[in-house]
Amino acid sequence: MRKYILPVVAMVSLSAPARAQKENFVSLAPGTSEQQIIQKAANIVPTARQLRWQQLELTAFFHFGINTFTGKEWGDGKEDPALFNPTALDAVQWVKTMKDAGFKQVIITAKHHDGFCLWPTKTTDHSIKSSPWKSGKGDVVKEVAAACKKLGMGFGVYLSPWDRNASVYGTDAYNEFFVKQLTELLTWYGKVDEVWFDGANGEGPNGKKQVYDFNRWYKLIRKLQPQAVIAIMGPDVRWVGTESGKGRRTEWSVVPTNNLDQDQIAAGSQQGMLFKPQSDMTGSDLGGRDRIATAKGLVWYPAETDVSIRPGWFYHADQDEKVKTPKELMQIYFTSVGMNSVLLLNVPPDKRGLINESDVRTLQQWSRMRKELFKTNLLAGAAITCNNGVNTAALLDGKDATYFTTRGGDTATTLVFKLKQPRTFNAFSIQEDIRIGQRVEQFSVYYKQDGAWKPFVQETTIGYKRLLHFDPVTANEIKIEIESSRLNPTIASAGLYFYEW
Ligand code: FUL
Repeated sequence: MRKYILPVVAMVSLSAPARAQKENFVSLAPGTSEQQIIQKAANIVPTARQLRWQQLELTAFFHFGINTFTGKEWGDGKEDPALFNPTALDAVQWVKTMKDAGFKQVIITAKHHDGFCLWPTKTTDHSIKSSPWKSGKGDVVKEVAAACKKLGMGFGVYLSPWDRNASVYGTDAYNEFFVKQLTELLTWYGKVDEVWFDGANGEGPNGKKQVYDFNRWYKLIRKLQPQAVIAIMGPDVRWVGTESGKGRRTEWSVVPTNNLDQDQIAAGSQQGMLFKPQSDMTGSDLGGRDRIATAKGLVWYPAETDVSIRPGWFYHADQDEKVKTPKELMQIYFTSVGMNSVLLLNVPPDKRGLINESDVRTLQQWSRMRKELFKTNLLAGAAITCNNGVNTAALLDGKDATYFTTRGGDTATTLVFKLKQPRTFNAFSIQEDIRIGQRVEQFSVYYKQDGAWKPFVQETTIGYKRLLHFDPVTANEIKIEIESSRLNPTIASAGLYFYEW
């Protein structure tokens, strides 16, 4: 189901007048020049919760529910709860599988479109309470939350706004019902790090569609779990626009907001607004100069790439042979994390209530491949020259909190790395320090061969992380050219790697 983008709430201090510095939002007065807009965009930064989320890099979805037992992708809400009966459910196995594969946070589908609840909600009988599993005394959400706590992993909930079972769906009472469900999830299970709302808005059992009260739900989340990011149909995290694992080459985390007059949220220091129409969400460049030149406001609204390890979101035994290979996952890693987004990989538990052996195997192999690939930064120990650079050492110190920049606000620069000996490499990594902002618009990387510089990377944005994979190159000198940047570039790290897969 496509996601429909609705209200975006930016965190902004209403008492801080049009101050572009260190906010995740700025409104632009009519008449602001293009140059001023570019500068303001370059100074927008993530909120603390957005930064934490971005640094996770890898998060996982567990699609699990009544569909696991009916073989469907979308249940119609008429399923008999008696069908829900996992024989060996082990949430620690789910969470540990993901942790071992390098993931930092998981999200459980507490309720999918069929309305069946995986926790003993007081709002409806259409839940595990009415199932034979643990004689109706079980609680999947609780088990996942406890496993996350035990293993030191972030915990998130997916609660589908679309509910094909609730009799009140399509009436005002549904928003009330939804608030109750959300309140249970946000108060019964300890810390919640992410709340994921899908945009699907179909008909309920009475044939009516619901007008979702998103702003009320956001306020509730901010009140009960202020550190949680609200994803997709929410203010903190944006859908990348595909479900293939492929993000966009030019991925700006700062995007325009418009219709600033709409949906003001009174509570605290929040201001609501509507993002531009949903058609914008799948464009090839959402935040480039052309896009922001006419904006009324700008917001840090980073992309999340959601994709399933299998063809379906839910487990189907006949897809055991269609689990993505370690190579395919590596490709996805490069086009999601490596394209300035967070990867949200779905790994659906099977009918037993376990992550299936085929999925575990591919995750383990992919994780080993990543470890091998990033084991040695071949740039380490290189002599760096840059005639307008400050703090070149930060590029190779392995620390996030230090960065290289240029003197006097220069927006272009050239860095030459001389290695101690020729090296062969086939991957390149570069990161901006997004706590300062996202700035780079165009960069290239060259290697020296027979005295001449040859380009092997020619790209646009960097953002939190950019990863490139290419045919092996052997050289002992390489050159990074930042050709264009919105303000002085602030680069946290650079690396060259070699691993064949
Ligand atoms: C979609 C839903 O319709 C799918 O079933 C799945 O949950 C996916 C993550 O979001 O829009």
